[in-house]
Amino acid sequence: MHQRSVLRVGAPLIIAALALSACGSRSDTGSGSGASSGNKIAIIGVMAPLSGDLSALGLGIQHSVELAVKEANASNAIPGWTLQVEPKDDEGKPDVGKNAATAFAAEPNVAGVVGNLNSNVAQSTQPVLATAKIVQVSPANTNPTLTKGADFKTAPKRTYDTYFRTCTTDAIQGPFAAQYMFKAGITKVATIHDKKAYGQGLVEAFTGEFTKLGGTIVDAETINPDDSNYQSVITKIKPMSPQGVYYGGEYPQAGPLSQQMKAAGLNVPLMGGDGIYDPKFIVLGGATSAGDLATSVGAPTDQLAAGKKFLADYAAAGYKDPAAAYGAYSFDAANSIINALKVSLKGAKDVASVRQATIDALGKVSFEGVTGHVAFDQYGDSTSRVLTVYKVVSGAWAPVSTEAFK
Ligand code: ABU
Repeated sequence: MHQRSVLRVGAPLIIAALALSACGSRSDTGSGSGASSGNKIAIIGVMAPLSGDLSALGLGIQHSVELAVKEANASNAIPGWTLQVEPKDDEGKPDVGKNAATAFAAEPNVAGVVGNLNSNVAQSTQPVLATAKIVQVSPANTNPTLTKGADFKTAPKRTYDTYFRTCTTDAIQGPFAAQYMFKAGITKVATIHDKKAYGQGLVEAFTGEFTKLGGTIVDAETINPDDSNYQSVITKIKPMSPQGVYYGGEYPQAGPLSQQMKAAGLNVPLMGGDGIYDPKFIVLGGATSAGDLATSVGAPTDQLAAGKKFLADYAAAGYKDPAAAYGAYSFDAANSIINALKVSLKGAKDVASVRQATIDALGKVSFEGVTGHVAFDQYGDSTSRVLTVYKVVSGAWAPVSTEAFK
């Protein structure tokens, strides 16, 4: 079920929720608080996995957008307008995501959308929102082709002028991990990915840098995202005696993979990208996940002054799900749309007629967010290239090093 959170100017809490059909049909906007305040309504949509394996990340995205909108309404950020949040569950599936995007495209009051989490889902939502001229800002998609196209290495070309992201990309994240492993003396690595856009692209980026440094990929394997038993892959990898395993995919598979590796006597660190950076990886991986590694986008939120305030405000708002890996990036994504709307909605009669102006304004935003400076380059990518390596220590992810990747 999808719900729209209505966050009224000055109201401290979400005051209404409007049930929509499970198939993402057009919402009834009649119960919006703007009607009673005399304000016009602009909707910020959220598309993320709000149910299923990845909901820990998706719900953090949703609530972080709700917090940004609540604060914007409370400060009357866009005079004459009340912002509302409309979350839609994409279930981490491209076809469900496409339906959600189609539903947003049919709503005249939708001013922008934060999402998706999954790069392969964004591949299916980008063209739908682009056709409707609705801006989309992902806090989490890291596959480089989403902004620069399939030839992103040799002939980058902007894909959709409506698509932006606040996180950095795997063209940076993969090499960052390769450099960390190689410098740590791990020079023989086996790779595994889940055949999805994110996992495959991340492993390719890792492999390119790792071999350039002089490292050896002793074996390259794949799994199916629906698998839960990885014995056949582990049996192939173990005789190759890797010093580490680099995994492209997300924590619901990576946690059990780590656990099964160690149980089979393959006692080497598993390293992955931002897709495994969640406490659930450690729960699924068990005690033997100690020493496993992940990279994630940006600096640790709780080590930044603005990040600390974001986390305190998030806690005070009382959301039952943690902000998780992409909370701060989602808050900044929502605020990038809000900053664009401050420009495009000024004097506007409605949302739909200023969508091109919103696209233009979003490309020019420049502000201090909770993750650092927020701005986009000519492809819609974040200008930030900061990443952090985390290690599982005493049952939790502990930051090891944070760097701005050159
Ligand atoms: N960036 C990690 C998980 C989401 C994705 O890009 O598919």
